Amino acid sequence: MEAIPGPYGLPLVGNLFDIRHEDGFLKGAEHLADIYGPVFQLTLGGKKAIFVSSAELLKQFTDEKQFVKTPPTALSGGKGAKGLFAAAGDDPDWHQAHRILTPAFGPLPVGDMFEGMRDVANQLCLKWARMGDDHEFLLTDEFTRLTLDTIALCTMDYRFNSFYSDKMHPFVEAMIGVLSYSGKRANLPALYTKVFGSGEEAKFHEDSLIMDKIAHQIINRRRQNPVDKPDMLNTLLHGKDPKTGEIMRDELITSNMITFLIAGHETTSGLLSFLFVNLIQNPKTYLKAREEVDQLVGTGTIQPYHLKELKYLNAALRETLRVTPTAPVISKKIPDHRKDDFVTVCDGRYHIPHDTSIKLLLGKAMCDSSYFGEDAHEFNPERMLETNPNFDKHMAAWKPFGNGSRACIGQGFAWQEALLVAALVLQNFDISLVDPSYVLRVKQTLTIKPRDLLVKAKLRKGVS
Ligand code: MNH
Repeated sequence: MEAIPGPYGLPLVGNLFDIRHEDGFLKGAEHLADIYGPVFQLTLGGKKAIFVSSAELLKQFTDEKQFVKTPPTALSGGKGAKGLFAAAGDDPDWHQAHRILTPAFGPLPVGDMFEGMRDVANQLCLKWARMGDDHEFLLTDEFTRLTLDTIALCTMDYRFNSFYSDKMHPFVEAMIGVLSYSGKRANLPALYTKVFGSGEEAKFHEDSLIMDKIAHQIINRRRQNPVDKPDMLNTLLHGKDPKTGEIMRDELITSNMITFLIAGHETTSGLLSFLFVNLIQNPKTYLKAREEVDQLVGTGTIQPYHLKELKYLNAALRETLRVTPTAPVISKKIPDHRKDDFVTVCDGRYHIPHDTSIKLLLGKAMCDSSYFGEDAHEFNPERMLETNPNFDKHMAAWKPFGNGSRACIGQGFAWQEALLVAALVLQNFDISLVDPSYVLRVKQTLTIKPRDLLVKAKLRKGVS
């Protein structure tokens, strides 16, 4: 057995300065992986963490029989109650919410949300059309307006109306504050936060209160104006746990509500933004995706049944999440009932003890050239077509939505929304970069998005 490689840390701050990077901690960690290899360790926030970044190790650590999720500190919402995303696997609150909410995200309920999704997507298209061909705008902001409004309309029948405002909705500002700071704080020793962090801590609590307030507004509005339909908000408020017959307590309702508002829009906005950067910077793929939409839908109205048939667009979305997964890190550990156990990796060279957080660097692992081939870093949707002979192999190491019982509950929702919006935009506009020499850089809160992505949207001729 060998010591796991990694940079020497400093007292108190550990490896904080090693992982720092102007584009955020993720890029810092990926850079260290380039230096130290597919398994390395750091001390962060007073604790050891192991970072893993090969495709084979990604497959190993996403085997639910061997490893469980280490919940992140972010997204906990409410005071004590933890929403689905942040709860530990042995937390009864997770099991209750999981049982109550999973059916609300199945294919039938999500199918019923199609018209709500179209409503918001049409708002985006109308705005772009009216702004005209020369209008320059940040694509990421527009997709954030879209995804936030969509999750709120489709699951809570609530309109944020973000397209009617120049500024982002206060929820988004508050959320960015909370996510960025909790990401940063997770890497700092507690003492450091206590001594130096009082200003930031105060802002963090202020931002958390803003999100709580918006969640309460939506809940109270529904309680005062009850409607008799099985939407997600009603499931949250009145849904009975099939096992115990109980409903969720208020505190847990709020936490899950905030969880959906955040998790339900950040990542999908990033996915759509990265998709268009990838398509624009690989013009052949842009043409193929557009031709597919033209052939299948033409100038007609996109229907739900079209979405599955857009094979190339489906592949382009999968490929986008492979090269730029918008939730870029997930954490695992050996489950508590195997306290004295350890795991051996890299042909027995390293031992990882129980209770060490194992951070999977998804983007690096899914671009592992020993698994995906020499062109692993390139955006090539063909490799993600179901007809590709290596499709199953590629999908076996494709984990942008996590895995097992802790996998993303909103995958079907996100996929339907992303397909619909991408198809509508391709059908109606030519998207181009304002700066043709734009080099992709990411901006990290907890999720990642393209930075400074300034574009123009030109209405296509002959299309109304
Ligand atoms: Mn989502 C969990 C990625 C869209 C709600 N999501 C996860 C995880 C990943 C993820 C990865 C697992 C995290 C972990 O293991 O720690 N999610 C995405 C991506 C998109 C996405 C890449 C879009 C693209 N997620 C959505 C949408 C919603 C949503 C849309 C809500 C409508 N996600 C969740 C929730 C969880 C989750 C809730 C936590 C599930 C659980 O642990 O029970």
